[in-house]
Amino acid sequence: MYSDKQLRQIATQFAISKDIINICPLGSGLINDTFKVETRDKNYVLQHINKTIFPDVDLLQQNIENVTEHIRNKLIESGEKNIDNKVLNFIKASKVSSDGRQLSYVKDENGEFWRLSHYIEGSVTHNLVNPTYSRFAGEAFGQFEAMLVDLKKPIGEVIPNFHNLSFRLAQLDAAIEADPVGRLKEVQDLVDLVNIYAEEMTVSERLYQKGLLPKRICHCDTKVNNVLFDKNGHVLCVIDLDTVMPSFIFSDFGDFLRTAANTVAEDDPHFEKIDFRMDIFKAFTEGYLKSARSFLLPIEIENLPYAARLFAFMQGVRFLADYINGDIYYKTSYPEHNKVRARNQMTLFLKASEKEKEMKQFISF
Ligand code: GN1
Ligand code: MG
Repeated sequence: MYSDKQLRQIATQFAISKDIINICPLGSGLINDTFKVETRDKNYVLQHINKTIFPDVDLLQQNIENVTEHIRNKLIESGEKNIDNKVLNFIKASKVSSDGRQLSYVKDENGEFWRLSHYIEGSVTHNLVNPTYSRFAGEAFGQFEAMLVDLKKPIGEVIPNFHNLSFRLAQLDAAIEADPVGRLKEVQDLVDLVNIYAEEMTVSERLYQKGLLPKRICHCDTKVNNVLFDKNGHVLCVIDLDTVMPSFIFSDFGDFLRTAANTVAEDDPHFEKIDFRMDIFKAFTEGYLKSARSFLLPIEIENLPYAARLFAFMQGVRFLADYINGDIYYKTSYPEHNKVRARNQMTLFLKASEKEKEMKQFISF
């Protein structure tokens, strides 16, 4: 899509050495395009921001700057060493903007937006993790939320209603109503399954309306491959901060388990191999509660098993709506990709639901 020359031109609009050795694709996100930029002295991550999904790039980057600055200060206060490995560090553009601000993004000649951050050396991502790594990840996400509890600067809702299941169900209904590419008939059984559980799964929205459940600053995309680990499985840094926004803590808890406790990847077509791993659930929950218990309300803790089910369900609803809509949101590699993802997630949801009682028992100890 972008030539090497274009990518080099874009990268050098940031305040870094002009001596670029190599630029290559990085990661497997479904939304933005990511590249590794290697220079003589340092490496960077260059990202093309998907402006269809993030139309307010200024708000997006402002949120990320506020969050990373706050976390950086907390790490300094706590005497943490090697801070650049523990929090993302965005590079400013060389030129100031027309209103005199030093921005952390640039606009290319086609009107596309880009940002650049330091590459964290020695980091690896995983799509499948063991219980030990999950415990570390739980602790890291609990710590991430705990550090942001006293953030004073505003964080805007960069994608309104992002993790609002009622809204996602309404989007699915609209897709079903329109059926723009005639795919509904292929997935009617999944639609029926969604309808059976829709009412039950929107309980968090009702608790919020009644003032019983708070929103906090959450990461909102805690899938396993958004965590950088070192080679010993310790968490270096939580990445992909696009969706940091006010949400129920269920977002961070649920989305990690949606990916980590699934015995297969979210787009694996071998549905018969799907199970919800209780060993991962237990390890992650222990890690998470270790760092988050101090600020969580009982209603948040009690509903963690619900959160573990909710995120497979909500992701199933989102993939299903995108399939019916003709794949307009998620990147896909083949025509049935979103259908496979939707079926995978709904299978995981049913497996997690079977284990709800066991999850509740574990939490109550
Ligand atoms: C998207 O870009 P990526 O892969 O980190 C999506 C998440 C989904 C995820 C499913 C902004 O995240 O909400 O859980 O795909 N991000 C957005 O794999 O919609
Ligand atoms: Mg993301």
